[in-house]
Amino acid sequence: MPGRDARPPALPVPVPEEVLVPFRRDRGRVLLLGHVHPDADVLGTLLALGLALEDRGWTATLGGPHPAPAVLSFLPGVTRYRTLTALDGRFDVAVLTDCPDPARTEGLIDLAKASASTVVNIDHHPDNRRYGHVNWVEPVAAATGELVYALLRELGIPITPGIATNLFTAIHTDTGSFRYSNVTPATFRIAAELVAAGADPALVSNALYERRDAGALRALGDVLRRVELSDDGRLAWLVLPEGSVEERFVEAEDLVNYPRSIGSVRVACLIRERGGQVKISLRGKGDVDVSRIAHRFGGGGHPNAAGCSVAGSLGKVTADVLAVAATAIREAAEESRTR
Ligand SMILES: [Mn+2]
Repeated sequence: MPGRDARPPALPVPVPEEVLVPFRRDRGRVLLLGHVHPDADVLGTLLALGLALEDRGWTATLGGPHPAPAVLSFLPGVTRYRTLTALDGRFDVAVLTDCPDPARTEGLIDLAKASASTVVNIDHHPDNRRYGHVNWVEPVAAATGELVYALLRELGIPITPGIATNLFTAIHTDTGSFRYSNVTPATFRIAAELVAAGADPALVSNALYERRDAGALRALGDVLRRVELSDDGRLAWLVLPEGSVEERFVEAEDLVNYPRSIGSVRVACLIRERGGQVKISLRGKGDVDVSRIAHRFGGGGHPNAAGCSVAGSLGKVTADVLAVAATAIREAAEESRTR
């Protein structure tokens, strides 16, 4: 291709043969299944795979239990992503991306397993439950977007600008705009290749971070006043009671990153009451493994980014989570002293 480096970028890891096999055919029916409240790594990878397979003559059905959030309305092909309650007909392959726990499909996994010959599970969460017929779980990848990029390249499918924008956005968001400790040389090589293939970094940043309305900025100001900090400054949290903010606003703002941005903070928590559940998002800065805190409450995630959903009153759950987080911070500090 003119004007492009002939040497392809290094991949995070080789693509296992068993992951390639289901896609090595010219036509087929694929189900691309997302989980609850799909983020950009979920949607970007499902849309990229859907667009790529359609270019190869496949028929793709894309959807999940919840619709795509408005902030991701710029993703190419996103209007194809539907709220699913039932599935039509048989599928040759069903693919779930970035979904560590099949319970997060709200039962759609059972329909997928009943109607698809092969279920492929592609993810980078270390605690993935390996629920597919084929499981490709690679925690070294900063985003599932890196893995789907590797898959498409290995399949020899051309990366169109639409596919590139989806995968670039997946990687951009899961790395906090290439700022987090999960970023590797492969992340930048793949991002460079995606930009060469037509992803526009300015367009993506603009769509993600420069489209607030004035009301949302004022709402952000009100929310930030609620951030609380422990006496030692190492734990910060933000509690949002039911109805205190709009869902659309929470989906558009990475609210947990604000308490995390305080210099002394080792663990940040966003604690939201929603539909009778309390949803917790946890962020760490490397010395405390927050996925272990999430596991204590039946959740999971990565060492620096994890979450869980807990039944109970907002006050009680908040107290419990903060107590476990404070202990984890203390233990991590003791461990580093004795090392
Ligand atoms: Mn991800």
